[in-house]
Amino acid sequence: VLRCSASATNGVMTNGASMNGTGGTYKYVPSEPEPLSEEVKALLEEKQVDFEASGLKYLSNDARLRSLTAPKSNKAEAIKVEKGGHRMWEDVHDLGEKIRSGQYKWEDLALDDLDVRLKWSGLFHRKKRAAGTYMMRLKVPNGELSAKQLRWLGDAMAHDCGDIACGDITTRANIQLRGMTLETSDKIFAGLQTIGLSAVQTGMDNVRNMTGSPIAGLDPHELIDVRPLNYEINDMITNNGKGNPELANLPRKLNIGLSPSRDDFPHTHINDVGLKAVHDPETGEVGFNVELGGYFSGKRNTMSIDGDTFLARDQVVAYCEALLKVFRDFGPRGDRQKTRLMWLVEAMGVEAFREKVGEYMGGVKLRAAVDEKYDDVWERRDVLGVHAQKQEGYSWVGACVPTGRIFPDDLYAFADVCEKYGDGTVRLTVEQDVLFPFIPNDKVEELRKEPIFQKYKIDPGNLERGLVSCTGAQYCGVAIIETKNRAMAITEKLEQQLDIPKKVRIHWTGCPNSCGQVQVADIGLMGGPAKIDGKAAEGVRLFKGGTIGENPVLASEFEKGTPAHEDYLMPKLKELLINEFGAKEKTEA
Ligand code: SRM
Ligand code: SF4
Repeated sequence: VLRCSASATNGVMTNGASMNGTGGTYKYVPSEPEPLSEEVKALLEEKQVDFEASGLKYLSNDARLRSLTAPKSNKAEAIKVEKGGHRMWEDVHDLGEKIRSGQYKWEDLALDDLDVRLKWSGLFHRKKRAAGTYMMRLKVPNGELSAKQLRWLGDAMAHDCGDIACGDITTRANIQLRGMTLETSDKIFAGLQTIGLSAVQTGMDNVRNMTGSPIAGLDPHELIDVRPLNYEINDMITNNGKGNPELANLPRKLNIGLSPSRDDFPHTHINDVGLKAVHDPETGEVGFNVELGGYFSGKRNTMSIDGDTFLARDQVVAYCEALLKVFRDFGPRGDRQKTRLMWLVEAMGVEAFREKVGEYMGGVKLRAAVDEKYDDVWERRDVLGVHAQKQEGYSWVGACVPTGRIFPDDLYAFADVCEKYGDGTVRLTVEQDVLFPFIPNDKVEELRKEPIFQKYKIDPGNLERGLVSCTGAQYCGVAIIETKNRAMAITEKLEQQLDIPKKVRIHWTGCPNSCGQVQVADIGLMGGPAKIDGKAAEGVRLFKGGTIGENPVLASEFEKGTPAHEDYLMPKLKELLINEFGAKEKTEA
């Protein structure tokens, strides 16, 4: 039985009335866990598992069995069996206090808690690159933040993140803070709640940040403002940011994106669950067609397939909750490379999957997808620069944050600018940029003169405006190459040397996990092995041809083993830009 009520209004939000963080729309009533089957009881006993401490409580008996018998190679299941990641929500509260009072050092913590389970509380140990420090990943539904939240995050970064003291706008329009230690992480974890934000369920086998449209509520072309839905779904998944133990042991991560326009700003095709706004031909109301199973990983990269389901607006939150429970209870837990949602949908078949989710919604007969056809061609819009909003007299202004790397002073400046000129909020994009909504048209010229826009340009060059990069080797332990700094340096040089007639979207990613989404790019660079004079060197695998928006196509790999050193990469990228994107060498004046 589902307990979520879809209560928020479906209206266009007005200036100053936007919601940030967790709106607190969800009423959490714990479900009755399925009584243990004899088979599960026997296995618990044989393996000496403490059921109450484990992450098995809310799983179906079938899922418990799959978890208990997962192969040794799937270490995540063993770790969750021993102790559920959700237990860290309690532990994290007094961790800092115990370390501050000298009761123990961070190194004394059990390794699996330190390196794995803390990810349920948003804390990612940067063991390989900066041992003892953590990256904290938040949830920023629909990428919307208020000035108050920006300042709070700026302070946390400046005062509690040591020498590293920086952060990122991520490829899920989210924020990560870097450099904190466990000594102060409890204060940040608790403090986030006071400003309507949260870091729970942001890593490991949980749902990632809810993405939507960065211009939701402002856009003359959107069918629906998806922010209320994104907030409600986020509240349901995280129990209003406090943590939802029933959805904290999925077979794997899961991404959800809601697209309200033909632009498909959140790239629904690469989300496990993509909801695309369409008109219901029966009622004329706006609802959503469902796409399922898109994902990238080291072993498989696939676009989503048609989920052949149409949802009325008021079914969306309940559908997502039911789908997550179906994934939890029926999803594979064997080979970890085969546990994303696509594997379950393929095994069940689209129709049976739709029926099962309907059953979990309390016996709802879900409708098949509706056909929405357009005669014209729609090009995905670039949201950087100055654009008229649907509210007369106002524009949103988008500024480019190359590769998304941010520092405390940037957050303070964003807060000051959005308060001085706009509605006191900003929007983050999956391209790692920032937008300022509700700028009165007669203030745009004055806003342009603000110092922050010298650093983060409103009218960037044609490469800078399309640049996206994952974290890479500076902080990410699995990276094969350094990405962000290299991407910025090479982009600058290319723009100095070439005239590039149109925007080219170049994505960098440090390893095959593709957090930097090279498969959606015009040109993609993925960290890989290479050799220079017979010696191992940092290298890239090159991709091209990704298209986004309507009828997307994934980029394909066309070359491997190119050394990532500038001397090799610059000529290669110049050749590509000249031959395939109309770039020309700049002539000396
Ligand atoms: Fe990712 C793991 C960073 C978006 C696919 N990702 C990681 C870790 C946690 C690995 C680690 O422990 O170090 C990286 C943390 C590095 C760090 O210090 O920041 C990491 N992923 C990121 C971010 C920060 C990249 C960025 O610079 O923006 C993005 C955070 C998004 C967020 O706010 O939640 C990020 N990761 C993605 C995306 C893009 C997306 O969601 O559209 C993907 C591909 C799409 C997908 O998941 O299907 C992605 N990340 C992965 C994978 C491969 C998943 C798989 O099924 O195998 C891993 C590895 C894993 O989960 O085992 C991974
Ligand atoms: Fe790290 Fe690889 Fe993801 Fe880049 S793509 S952040 S290197 S896991």
